Amino acid sequence: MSQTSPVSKRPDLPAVHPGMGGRGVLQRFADVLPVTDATPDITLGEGDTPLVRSVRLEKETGCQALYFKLESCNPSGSFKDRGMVVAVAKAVERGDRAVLCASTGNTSASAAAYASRCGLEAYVIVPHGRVAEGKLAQAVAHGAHIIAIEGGFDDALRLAREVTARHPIALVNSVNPHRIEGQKTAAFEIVDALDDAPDMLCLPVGNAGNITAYWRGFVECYQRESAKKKPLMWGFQAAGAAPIVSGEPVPDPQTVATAIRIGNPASWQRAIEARDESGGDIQSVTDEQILNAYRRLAQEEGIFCEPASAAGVAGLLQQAASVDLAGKTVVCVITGTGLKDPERALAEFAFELNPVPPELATVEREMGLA
Ligand code: AN7
Repeated sequence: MSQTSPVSKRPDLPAVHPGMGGRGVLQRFADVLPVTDATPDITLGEGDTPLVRSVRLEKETGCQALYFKLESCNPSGSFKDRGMVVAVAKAVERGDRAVLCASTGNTSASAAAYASRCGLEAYVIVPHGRVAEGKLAQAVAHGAHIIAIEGGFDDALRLAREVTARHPIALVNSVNPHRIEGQKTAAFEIVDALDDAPDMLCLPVGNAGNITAYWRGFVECYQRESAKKKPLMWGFQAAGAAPIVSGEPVPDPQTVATAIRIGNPASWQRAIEARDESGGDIQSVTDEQILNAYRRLAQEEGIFCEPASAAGVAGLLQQAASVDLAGKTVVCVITGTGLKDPERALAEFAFELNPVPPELATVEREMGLA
């Protein structure tokens, strides 16, 4: 990452510091976040994630340069940490004793991690049977109180709003403005690394907080003149959970990408604004396209992400079939790690273990060497 900062090119504007070994989002971006003297300086080393160039898919899409922003490298394994560190710090600053979120998994893992670090209680409401095991394991390990409901994410978020309206508990879903503020810092890092905004940003859309946050981040870079342009925002929903594409809520969303199994996104309107103001698009991709991208990222790029993250790449491949990307720089956001859902990978790659005797000849035969 270059040592120039995304907003420091005009001396009259506050400096944002480039990445430096685990200082975290609150320290590095204090000047552009709602940080006060009373905000506790907490971090788990979130942010400053790698921007890695594609080795195979780039050529296929015909773009000039394709990069993956590896948000899977955040401490709890997803982009949620950037916003969660701000939301939890502000909860501590206000004197809250507990945080609550509804979650398809990653938000709960992140909330549980930061809450445990700050000595807050964490409550998470999850759709029963629809959360990858690794994400639940994280919430359990961090000591969160887990309420599994017989319903979907949209029910969980409605309940979380109702509970926090009645009790002094901080709601840390992306309806909390501090979450969006923290997550916009990923856009700053991309501008810093590329020395400008990309032409297109591709990402999965679930509750639509992240597309809202990236758009805000890129707009701020443009206003501060650290970027000469703003990217087209290309968001992708799973075909069975694509309310923004169809224009109406989906009562019973279905998709293999459980993280984005959301039928009535909270930031729906802001996602539409990001799409329209940027001249971008929000489209749907089928589970088959998602799993194809999931497989190709793992086997051709060395990137093990979760299916929801692959939706952004599936979307780019879909767009490349009809849009000329020559000369364009594209960034796909890899929102979460595949390690949280090993069962999905083992099922997807039809993996089966057949134990053999511990003998050289047998191992060579198994390897196709004899
Ligand atoms: C890996 O954890 O909604 O459009 O409750 O985990 O900002 O919601 C997760 C969402 C993309 C969609 N990729 O982001 C939750 C949750 C991954 C995710 C999304 C999620 P938004």
